[in-house]
Amino acid sequence: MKKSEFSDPFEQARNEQGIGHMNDQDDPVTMVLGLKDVRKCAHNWKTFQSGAKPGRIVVPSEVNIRDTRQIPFEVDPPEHGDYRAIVEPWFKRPLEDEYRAKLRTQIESLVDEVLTKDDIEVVGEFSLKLQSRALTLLLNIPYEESEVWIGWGTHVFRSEGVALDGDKAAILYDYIDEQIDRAQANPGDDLYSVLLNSEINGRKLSKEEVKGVMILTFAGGRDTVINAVTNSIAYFAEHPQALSRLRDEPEITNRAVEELIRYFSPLTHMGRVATEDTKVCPHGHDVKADSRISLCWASANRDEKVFENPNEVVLDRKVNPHVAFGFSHHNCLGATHARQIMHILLETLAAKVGSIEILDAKENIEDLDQFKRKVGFDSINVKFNPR
Ligand code: HEM
Ligand code: EMZ
Repeated sequence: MKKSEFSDPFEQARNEQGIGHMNDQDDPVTMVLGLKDVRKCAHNWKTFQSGAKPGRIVVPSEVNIRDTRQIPFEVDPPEHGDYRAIVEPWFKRPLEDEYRAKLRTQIESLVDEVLTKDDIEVVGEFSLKLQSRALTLLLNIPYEESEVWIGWGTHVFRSEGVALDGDKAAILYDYIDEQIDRAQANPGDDLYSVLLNSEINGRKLSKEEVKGVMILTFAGGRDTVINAVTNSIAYFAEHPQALSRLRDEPEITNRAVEELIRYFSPLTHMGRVATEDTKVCPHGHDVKADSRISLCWASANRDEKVFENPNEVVLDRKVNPHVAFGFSHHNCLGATHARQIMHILLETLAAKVGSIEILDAKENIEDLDQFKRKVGFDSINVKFNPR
């Protein structure tokens, strides 16, 4: 398979202007492209807000398909910190031995299964299954529930050919409402029950707030993980020596995980809304009050001022200050879970898989007006060969 033509579409604009432009549903976005500027804007929550209208910081904007505020993602400091304190310990559970052992069992059995097949479509038959099954551990609910989520496909708000699908979103909202009612009637030790029992400023979280956390957990952790896993499988298919290197030098696995996440940057960008007339970048581009910017993690992660050979996967890259999981207070809550998935996946592939042949692939190209970017695959058929 030839190297994607859409690997770093931001290079020229990043170096010449530091910004790009995108017109999303008549609500234009100034895309901030350099790593230093992305960090600066991500940190500056007073000027660049997350909590404007629910759905507006997502690009494409979800204001037409969503009223529920996602928590803590669409809340700004200081309230953001109060919500974050509630959920943070729960999202660190993937560091526990028991959690990791269960995740390893899931991943090993999936890899064993695909090794017996002549042809596997990785997105639907591998990555989506892996993501949904692993999510049962994060939510602490029975494994069987993953079958329901696998049935939803790779994105909860998008379907084939439709960037924003309100009918599809409704399936998720109804499902979460039902689950919240179930947990309220019959509390257990799952995430819904824990949230319903949590307090903020001396009062219990409302059902709407619990729903906001759960929508984010389902939406934010879905196509991101699927793209990280699928892109990594494609990478190992094309670089079999990388698998043998991981086998010989297991001590580089953590670095390899960070590098693959940097290189593939599964979440391209995320928006903010300006609270005042301001400027972004050293060139001082004007941004008007109430207009949107986006923090382009994918471009920042290829910034040649920061990363040597930014367009190469350097499996043991030593200095790797990437922002694929965001930066500052909104940094990814699911990163611990995602990193464990990737770590165990790499170990399992290195141990069990000799080579991966790509039979057929269709890239998933995001259309960002000025830029077209490969974010993953719509489909990719492969044959896994055992060692
Ligand atoms: C936030 C990327 C997996 C839940 C973020 C942000 C990024 C990101 C860039 C920052 C957004 C911003 O500043 O506006 C990724 C990537 C993932 C991944 C690349 C996989 C490789 C997950 C998973 C979950 C998750 C598995 C949960 C199931 C969240 C949440 C936030 C977040 C809740 C918001 C945190 C806050 O606002 O304080 N993610 N994510 N993510 N992510 Fe992830
Ligand atoms: C939002 C977002 C979260 C958004 C951290 O990113 O992920 C997107 O896939 C969803 O569409 O609603 O949850």
